[in-house]
Amino acid sequence: MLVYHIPMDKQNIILHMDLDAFFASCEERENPHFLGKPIVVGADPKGGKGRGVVSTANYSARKFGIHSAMPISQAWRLCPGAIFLPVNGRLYSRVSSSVMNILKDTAREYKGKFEQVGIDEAYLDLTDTGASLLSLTKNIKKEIYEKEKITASIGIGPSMLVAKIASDFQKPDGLTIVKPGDVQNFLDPLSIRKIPGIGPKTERLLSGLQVQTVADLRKIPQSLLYEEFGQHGISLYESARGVDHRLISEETDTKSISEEHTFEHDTNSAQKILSTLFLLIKNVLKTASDEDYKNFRTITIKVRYADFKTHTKAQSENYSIPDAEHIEKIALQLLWKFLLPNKKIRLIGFRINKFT
Ligand code: TTP
Ligand code: MG
Repeated sequence: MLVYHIPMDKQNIILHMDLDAFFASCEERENPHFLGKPIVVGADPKGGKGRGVVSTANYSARKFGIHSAMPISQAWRLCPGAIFLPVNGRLYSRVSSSVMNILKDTAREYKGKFEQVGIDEAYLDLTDTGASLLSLTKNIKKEIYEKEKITASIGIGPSMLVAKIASDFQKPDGLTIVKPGDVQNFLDPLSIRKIPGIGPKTERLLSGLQVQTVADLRKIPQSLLYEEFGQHGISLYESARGVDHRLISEETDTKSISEEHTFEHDTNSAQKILSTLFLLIKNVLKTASDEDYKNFRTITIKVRYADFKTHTKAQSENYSIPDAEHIEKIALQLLWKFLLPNKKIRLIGFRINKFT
């Protein structure tokens, strides 16, 4: 465990938690005999002919080069001996809710703020809590493990950006605390890809400016970054210094449940697409109802065509689960525009979010 310094100066104190290999960890704890074996959660590999993608892989499988969003056929080629499992959304939602409750309770106990930002990710603002950071963090990790038998990585820093990078720094089961005066030493040696928001495209453009690490990025004048990247350049300039103006928003009811399906063969058969959509709706509403969420505000449809162009369309109003028929009707209206006789569909998805 690397601890840069504690306690921290009086500045913002932000904690970021991200569960390790989340879907795969849930599967491991459900099936202890999988322990130590490579696990890949995602689409059916169908002996190397499957067409979907990897949702996640545990750390043993990652040693073979397998990672999220990789075609499942490629994962199969890299490690045919891995255990391939389908996505069990209901299990992961249950575990996620339980972990988030531990964090919410911590926020309540210390009068901090809590914000969930993904199924396995959340921030706490501990600025005015006076909490002892090391023991609070150790307690959170311990409680998550005792209750759910999975590990979490936690980072603490003076901004959401630094906390997020810190939680990733020593995965899995990591704990990294970065005090304000150490932000620059912490960030400088890191690859710019560690900064959320810098993807392959920005990386390529920055490498044209001889920028590989955060230290390199820090040497580029703000005016040049603005010239090259516009407003995004300003945020690159700030990120290289650990500056992030976002604050924790305490909206705890933002949550989404979704499911998607990749067709065996690209299709424009309306019958096939609609029956799949209805099945996705049924599964999502069942998960929501299992978790006791009865009302939500937004329905989103996602369509990926054979050429991988992906579109989403959403509609917001007040929906409630007993109105499944109404929900199907809206989903159908949203989907309709995507059903084109000359364009085959590869994947469809259905999502609901923002519970009230
Ligand atoms: P992540 O936190 O990005 O990944 P992870 O928890 O599997 O691994 P890490 O230890 O690096 O945090 O995502 C959380 C879950 O979201 C992940 O377990 C599966 C799902 N997911 C997908 O389904 N597709 C994706 O492309 C990604 C990135 C994640
Ligand atoms: Mg994770």
